[in-house]
Order: sequence, then C-alpha cells, then structure tokens
Amino acid sequence: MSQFEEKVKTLFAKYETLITRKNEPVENTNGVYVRYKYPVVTAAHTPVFWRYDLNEDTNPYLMERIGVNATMNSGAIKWNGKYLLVVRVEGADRKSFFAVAESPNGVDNFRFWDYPITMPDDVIPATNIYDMRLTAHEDGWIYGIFCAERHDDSAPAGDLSAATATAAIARTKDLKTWERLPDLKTKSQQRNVVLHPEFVNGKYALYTRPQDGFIDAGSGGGIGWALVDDITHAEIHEEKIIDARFYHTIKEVKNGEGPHPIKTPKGWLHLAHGVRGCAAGLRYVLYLYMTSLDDPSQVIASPGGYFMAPEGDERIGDVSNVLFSNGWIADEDGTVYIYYASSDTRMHVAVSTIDRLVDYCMNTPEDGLTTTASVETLKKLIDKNMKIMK
Ligand code: M1P
Repeated sequence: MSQFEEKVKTLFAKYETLITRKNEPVENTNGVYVRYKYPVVTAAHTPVFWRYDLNEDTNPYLMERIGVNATMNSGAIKWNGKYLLVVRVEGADRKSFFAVAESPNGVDNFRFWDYPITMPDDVIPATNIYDMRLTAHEDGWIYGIFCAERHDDSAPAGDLSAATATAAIARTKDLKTWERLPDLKTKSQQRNVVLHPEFVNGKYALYTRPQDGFIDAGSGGGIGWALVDDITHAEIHEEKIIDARFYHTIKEVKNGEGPHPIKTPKGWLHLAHGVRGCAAGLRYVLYLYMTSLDDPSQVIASPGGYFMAPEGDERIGDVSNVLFSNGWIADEDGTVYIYYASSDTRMHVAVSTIDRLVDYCMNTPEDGLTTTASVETLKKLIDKNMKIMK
C-alpha cells in the first residue's frame, strides 16, 4: 500500500470511528428531558469524500479541498423506519445547503446520504438557503419550508450586509427529488415559517414570523398564524399573532416556531425559540407551548421561562449562546426526539416523551411578568411542599 493509500485508509477509519460511536444519555437532567453526551451531527460527520479529493494525481498532499464549517438547524422526520435529519450544512464559504443524515435509532450513527439535496431555485435565485421545517402534510406531500436569503438591492451602494428573508417552499415524496414552489408572498419579510400538518377549515395553515428587517423583528409581534388557499401559489392575506413576544421575558427581542407541532390528546404541542438581548449579545433559548385541538391558533398552555438553554460546550460556537431547534420526531411509543443545534455549530438530541412534555406545559407556572408575581408563584410551591415535608 502506498503512503497516500495509507493516509486515505486512516482518514476513513477515523471517520468510521466517529460515525459509529455509541451515544449515551446524561442522567443528571431535570426529569423533563434527557440530554445525550455527544453531538449527533458535526462538521466532521460530513463524508470524507465531500471534503477530500481522493485522487493522488490531483491531491498529492491529501489536503481538504472543500471545508465544512458547521452542521446545524435541521428538520427531522421518521421515514421508512429511519430517523432522518435534513441538516443545514454550512460550508467554509458561508453558503448553507441541505443534506440528509440518517440514523437507525435517532441518537447516534447518523450517516449522510452520498449527495446533498439539489434544491431547485425560485424565479429569483437565492444567495443562501437554510433552516428547513419538514411537514408530512395530510395532502400526501412532504413539504420543506426554509429561509431564502437574498441581497437587498434597495440598500445604499456599498452596504453588502443588507439582506431579505423570504419563506421558500418545496415538496417531495422521497426526500431526494424536490419540487420548488413559488416563495411565500407576504407584506413583510419572513423567517421561521412552518406548515401545520393538517388542513384547517380546508386551507393550508402556516406559523409565521413577520419581521421588519433581515435581523430585527421590529413591529413583528411574535409567532403568527395565517391560512393559505393554494400552497402552489401561497400568499398571506391575513396574519394574526398567536404567541406574542413580551418585555423582560425570554422572548423579548424575537421568537420563532420550531418544527411543526405534535398532535397530543390534550392539544397541539409546540416547540419554539425565544431571543433576548444581554451584554454578550443575543441569547437564544427553547420554550414550549400548547394550542387547542379545535383551533390550533388558540394558546391553551404557556409555561413560563425556557425549556432548554445552552449548557457547557453548547454555549460556545460560531454564534455563541444559541440553542435553536427546527426538528423533532414523535415516535409511535410516545418517545420524542428533540433535535437542536448549539451555537450555530453542531446538532444534538434530547429525549423525552409526549406525556412528560404535556405535563410540563400544563403544570409549569406561567410567567407572571414581574418579580413580585414570580416570588408569589414560588411561595405557593414552597407552602405545598412544607405540608408534605413536615
Ligand atoms: O444565530 C441564531 C439564529 O438566528 C436566526 O434566527 P431568528 O430568525 O430567530 O433570528 C437564524 O439565522 C437562525 O438560522 C440562527 O440559528
């Protein structure tokens, strides 16, 4: 075996060791969910043959030719008995693309399909696409709604950072071939748009996140709701805010729907992210809420505070102090796999059950919005426990 062949063999061997590493639950969590020890998908999980030219003639030093910067904000779906993530892979060139990583058990052994997704462009091509929410809709299609980012050409000359965010829509039957539908037409910019899995009053229902600018939610009041007649020419005529952001809460600056909600006997279970400002910049945490089965736009439970926040190594990355989730899988036995990215860098899993998450939503006190209210809430629990502890 030549030296080059030896080096290739070592590369593949190291890769296999990483991909096949068994993940372990971390037991000292809070009873609501269990975190796992290792991230489930990292940049190093992308195939060796995506990053290296394996031909000795054209790459005699066996150097990486195409760098991968991060694997993050992934849509999730159970498909033919396998746990699939549609991963946002971000190249060293800052462009994101989608690629499917598949696991037999949802917590480890995620392996990328050989090729990334070829996503057709809309009429005006986007510069960057990311953060797909997957919805297996009752109409029989699997939809992917994601953010399409374009340079804002109305910005003053020289402003190369001004951009626009639009909700892009595509659909598939096999997660390999995608049909691109026209981007969502709406008055404001949009990110974090999610398709509800069922028709509502015979229409497609969208969770939205209106925003004045590319980064700032501005007058966009929170997570919105809109009904759409025709998903192949989706246009929002009316939009209402169903989960508002609020002063001095975890969602003061902005919030956004995560994956589509899970239907439970007690209501639709939602996962979202909330953002607040602090001296270190923006802090992204995850929170849960529930809406009514009769009217999925009606909030019926709103536990106060965050459900998950960055911990340990999760705090550090490309964009530090961020947890973001746009994918979860509810298994037939009630297990829920929550896929979340930390600090815009790598993917993790936390595992819970529908029963626990619903219990959390129904029994966690709401945010009383003042210190006085928080202390009164705390005292009620202490009083109750004092009687038991006597
Ligand atoms: O950097 C944190 C997140 O910022 C944006 O989220 P939001 O739309 O709520 O502001 C997105 O760019 C997201 O991809 C990113 O993880």
